[in-house]
Amino acid sequence: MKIEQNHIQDTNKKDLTSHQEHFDFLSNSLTKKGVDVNKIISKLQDFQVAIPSWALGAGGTRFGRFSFYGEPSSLEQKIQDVGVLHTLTQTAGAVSLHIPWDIPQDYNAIKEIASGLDIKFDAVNSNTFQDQANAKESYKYGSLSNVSQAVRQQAIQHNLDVINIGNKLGSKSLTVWLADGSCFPGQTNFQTALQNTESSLKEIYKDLPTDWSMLIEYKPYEPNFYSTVIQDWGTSFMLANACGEKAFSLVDLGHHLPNSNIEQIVSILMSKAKLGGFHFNDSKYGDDDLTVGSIKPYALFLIFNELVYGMENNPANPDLAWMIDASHNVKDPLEDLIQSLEAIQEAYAKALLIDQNKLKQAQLNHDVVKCQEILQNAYRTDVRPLLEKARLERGGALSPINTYRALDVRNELIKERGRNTVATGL
Ligand SMILES: [Mn+2]
Repeated sequence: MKIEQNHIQDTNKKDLTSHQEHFDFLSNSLTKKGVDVNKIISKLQDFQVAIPSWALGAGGTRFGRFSFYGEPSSLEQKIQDVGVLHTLTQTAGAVSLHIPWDIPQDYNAIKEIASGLDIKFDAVNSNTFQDQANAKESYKYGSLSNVSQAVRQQAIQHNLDVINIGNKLGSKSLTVWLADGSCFPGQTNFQTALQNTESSLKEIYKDLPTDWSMLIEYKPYEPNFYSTVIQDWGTSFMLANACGEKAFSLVDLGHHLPNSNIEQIVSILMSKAKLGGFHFNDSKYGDDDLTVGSIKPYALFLIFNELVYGMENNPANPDLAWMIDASHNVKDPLEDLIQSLEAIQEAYAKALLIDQNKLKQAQLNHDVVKCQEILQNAYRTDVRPLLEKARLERGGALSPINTYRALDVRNELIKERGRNTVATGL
């Protein structure tokens, strides 16, 4: 399934006039306020978010999984699905693979499919949270933190294998997320678990290619429910510092306890040049993996405000690896990802509207009301015409969701792949 440009142009036609009216109105009012509209559009066009291979099929919960028909059952098909998203939205120009779920059979063929769709290989993700068939050692009681040297060695070697696979595809970073922890008080020794994790990460880091980075993700609980070895940004930051200058923290929105001030975490990590990766999703209670911006869009905007500030003011912080980390049980995964991409771009565009100089002045004057007005005026601006313009100029769809439905993409995929396919790893 490949979406042809002329089909997108055809479906765009009927909405072009109304888009132009909305865009002109917004563009005029922003220009009057001193906003460089073209600069914002070009920033939106440059902002590319990686799609993780596991978000392309129905994710399920620990209670059940409800398949979505026409799911991609091979790596080739997963990349084709990312191609559908990228063609429509022009903002999903990368894929993030999960090993061992996505080990390529034919590297050249995979690279060719991806480059034909203008898709890059972003961070590769290792998996030591489940046992693989024929594995000698089990991760039931932890992987990089395990008290057994043999288990730790197997987990280290797996991460090195993942780097090797990513290297052949052109990836430049490894994301390590550990499920390691404990379910009951007394089950593990906290200090030993952390020490083992640090030693194991250093072993992996030693063999990291020079132009690679290692992204260390954290999470407070789940699948372990009493303790997690890398539970918070402080632990991740400490481990990244222990490893060296190519190791960074990775913030996943869902990996925080309720009401955590994630924007402040982002800000501190960037000021220390240690924020390397960012995973988008949304949640009401925990790591709910819901559509980006579906529950707390204002929090997302505040986080983007700090990201934008950091990208402008912390040149030592590296370019971030952006990825959607979500998994869906009730929506068409592609439609859900389109909604997430739209929410990300919207929050980014609104954050770009914040007049940082005026905000700084208001802060210096302790004008608390003015500070809030500046943020909320940006937040309340309907920036969707800017997103449309950014897509339109790149050949994308004015409304990706409407075009996806008008072209009947899901039914085309079902015709191609059948109803009973299951995405590998899910
Ligand atoms: Mn994540």
